[in-house]
Amino acid sequence: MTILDILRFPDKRLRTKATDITDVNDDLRIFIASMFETMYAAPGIGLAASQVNFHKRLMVIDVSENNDEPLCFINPIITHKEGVEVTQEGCLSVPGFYEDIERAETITVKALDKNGEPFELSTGDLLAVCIQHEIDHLDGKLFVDYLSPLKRNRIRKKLERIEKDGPVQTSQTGPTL
Ligand code: QAP
Ligand code: CO
Repeated sequence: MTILDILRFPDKRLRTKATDITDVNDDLRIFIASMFETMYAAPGIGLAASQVNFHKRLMVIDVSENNDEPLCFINPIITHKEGVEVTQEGCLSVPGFYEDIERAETITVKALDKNGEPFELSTGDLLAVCIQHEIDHLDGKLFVDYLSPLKRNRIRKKLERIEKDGPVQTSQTGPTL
């Protein structure tokens, strides 16, 4: 199988609006398996196809402790939202940053599974947050878009620096204390 490259904020490709999947076939199922492999390896609890530069409406989630409850959503639609809840969110495309984000507390989502069969799921807690976060990706939206421009720009500049200089900056210029 294949570990896919994950795009990082502020990569413009993350802003692409994904289009509906019209055919759920074996090629797609191979890609879905690679998305799960990429998410589990990261490790993460959710990955949208947009994050691996595939701009179709597909996302994978597993919020279980033991990585044994894989969920695949194709062409997901939220049909009901209720309540408001704040959760600390992160994102594989915004590594190292975590912020409190307001979302609906419980949702109902309709989607196709990996066999192209329609299903409906009503849920709350982390799964509901994760579904909303991943659907945002399919619409070209990131959790940092909910932050103030000041916070978002700070995160952007830090990630741009890491992209340019590499992830570690351990050299000391002054005296070691
Ligand atoms: C979305 O995010 C999510 O910064 C999934 O260094 C997250 O799997 C929804 C990750 C939290 C709701 C709550 C992030 C891994 C994983 C990082 C993820 C990192 C390594 C994020
Ligand atoms: Co994300």
